[in-house]
Amino acid sequence: MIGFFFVYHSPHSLFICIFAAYNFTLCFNAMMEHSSKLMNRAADNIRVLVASMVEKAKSGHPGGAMGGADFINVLYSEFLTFDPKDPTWECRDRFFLDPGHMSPMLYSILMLCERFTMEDLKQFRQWDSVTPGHPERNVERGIENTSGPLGQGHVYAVGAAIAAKALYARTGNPGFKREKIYAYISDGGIQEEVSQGAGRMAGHLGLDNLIMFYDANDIQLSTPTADVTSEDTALKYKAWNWNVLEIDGNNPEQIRKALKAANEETARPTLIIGHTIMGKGARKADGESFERDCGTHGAPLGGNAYIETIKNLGADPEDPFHIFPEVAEMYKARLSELTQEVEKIRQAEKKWAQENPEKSQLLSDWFNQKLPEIPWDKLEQKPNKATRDGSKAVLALLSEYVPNMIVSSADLCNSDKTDGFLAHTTPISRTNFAGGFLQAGVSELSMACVCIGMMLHGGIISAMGTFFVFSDYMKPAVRMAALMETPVKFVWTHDAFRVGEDGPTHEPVEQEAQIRLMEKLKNHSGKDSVRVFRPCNNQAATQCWRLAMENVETPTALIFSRQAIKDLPEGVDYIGVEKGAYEVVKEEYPDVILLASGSEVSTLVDTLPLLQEKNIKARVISCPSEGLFRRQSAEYQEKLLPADAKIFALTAGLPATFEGLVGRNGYIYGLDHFGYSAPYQVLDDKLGFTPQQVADKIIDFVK
Ligand SMILES: Cc1ncc(C[n+]2csc(CCOP(=O)(O)OP(=O)(O)O)c2C)c(N)n1
Ligand SMILES: [Mg+2]
Repeated sequence: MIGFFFVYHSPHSLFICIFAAYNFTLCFNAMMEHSSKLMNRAADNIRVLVASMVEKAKSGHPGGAMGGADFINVLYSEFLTFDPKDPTWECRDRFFLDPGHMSPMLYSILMLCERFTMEDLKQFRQWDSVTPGHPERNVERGIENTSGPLGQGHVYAVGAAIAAKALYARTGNPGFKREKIYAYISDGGIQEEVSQGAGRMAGHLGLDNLIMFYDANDIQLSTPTADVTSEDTALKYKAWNWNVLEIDGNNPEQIRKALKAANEETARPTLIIGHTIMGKGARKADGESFERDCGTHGAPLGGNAYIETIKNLGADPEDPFHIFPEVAEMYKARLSELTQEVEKIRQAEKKWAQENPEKSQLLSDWFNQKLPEIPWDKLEQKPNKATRDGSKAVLALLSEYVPNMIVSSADLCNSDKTDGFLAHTTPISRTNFAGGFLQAGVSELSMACVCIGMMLHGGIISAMGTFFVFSDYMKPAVRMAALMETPVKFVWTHDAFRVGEDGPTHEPVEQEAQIRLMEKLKNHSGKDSVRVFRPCNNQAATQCWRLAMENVETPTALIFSRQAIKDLPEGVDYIGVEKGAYEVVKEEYPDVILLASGSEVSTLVDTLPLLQEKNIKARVISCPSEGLFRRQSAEYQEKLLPADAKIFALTAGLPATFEGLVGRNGYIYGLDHFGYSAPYQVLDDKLGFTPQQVADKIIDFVK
């Protein structure tokens, strides 16, 4: 038996952690365990690679990554179950990195696992390399998520853990029961507010398949953590119903023991607080310690400090991009052990598939993003309703036909009408992962990240709702979904100042212009990074939802009205939504083209009799998606909205919403202030949005 004390000195308190004595040899089980000497050598190897990548790139973050090397080494060499021959295996364990600045640590371990080459590591942060400064999702290479904005990465893990449980509940495939979701968080992520939503949800749902390591090195970018926080993080997570373990995060035996305990937990997510040493092994030019120093957070160690560090870690500064032979052997053995272990798991899955051919086929469709047949024609939309009601009707239909869909709302489901999805589903709970509705609580950003995480896992389609004005709370996640090309669906209702009595805090004005900027921003595949729709009535809403479901390439935003919308003339072909913009009222030789999206289209239609009185002929265009419209042929665009035509656009948002569409002779009437509190009909009148007021503006414009 080896007994030992670990004395940990935190800047705000001194406490002694007494770790239970245990006999290391008794810990051996079927899994290959390595001696601490070998594990320390492997972790040092990772530290050498980390420091060298940053040194060669002349930029990057060595300190945190060097401290986290021990954990990542134990995780990948003894715990993380993946198929060395098939990186996309559906039931693999997932690893989600939160602090993307620790990317060299991830690239190094994935190099040891043969997903990257040494040459890739040498190209760290260079143009066109597979090792960008912060990791970008690349499942083939073992990178499950893009990370960089602190906080979001670990919340995707919460979503993935829900997805694994949901898939198990829906299919019974034993692989999803075995699967673990690992997350790695640092001081920054712990401090980011989004961790509150993630911690609450994961604990509340009892996600025992989620294991998170907290790299508590007490240092952050510009100060020691003690300068900004005195919270008891362990207590905080305990209060959220987490299983909390506290260890020396640089000690492989303690890491192994904690990971084992976490794997055995059956009711709660586990947080392993690992007290680590920032820049472990780092030396200054004079050979003195460079550990626990903010200076190693975000800059190369530099010159002689780098050389001293490499020597201290037992490597050759002349040949730092090198794998120690015993470490190479250890990982070679691990990969072959994994191949055998995974083969056994996959055999069990195969047996399950043979016994459950229909479910197995479903699962394959879900992971291939293949939609089931949805009887869109069956859907009858009632006239003169708010588009949020139309969305509700669509969601009710989807709840019947799309079993792998999960819809969430940030405590607004009966107002944003996502509760339509409860028509044929039940709420997800600790005891019901077969449910299809996730009540996220009031936590828009956490909800967005969780929904993204479900889709990053694969096999699940997720959608989420809140008021459009609160999309501001979600923007960081919208950006990440856009960058990762994750096809989540954002449902944003209460789309304009016609929210009325709730006043300016609840009236979206600039939000549409903001989200439409994302239509203009291309993702790395050259596609509009977000598809945005704002339908003019409920027949159009059905089409927008259909296109959102069919869009498996980018996120889709669906913007719906709170108030009822007067129905449009008979005979409009709403299939035109597919082209992004289409005619609602045809006029071959118009004096003016009237353009809008959402409920303003109906306002424009209401001006037509008033314009006729003045002999003004008008065409009315609904443009639910500028991005999609700009993807159409030049002929179609020019035919619908000729560049030289007189185009009058109406928007309840900022005029900038239509700047790209009205051409050189156009005019946009919109809102240039926050709005006011009053019944919406009063606001229409006070703000100049009644048909008569709009008609007057059009007449003036045509003159
Ligand atoms: C949302 C967000 N805010 C700020 C930053 C800039 N930033 C990068 S790392 C960091 C703090 C790092 O502290 P910690 O997470 O403890 O990492 P360590 O210094 O230990 O490597 C900050 C503020 C960021 N990446 N994301
Ligand atoms: Mg830190």
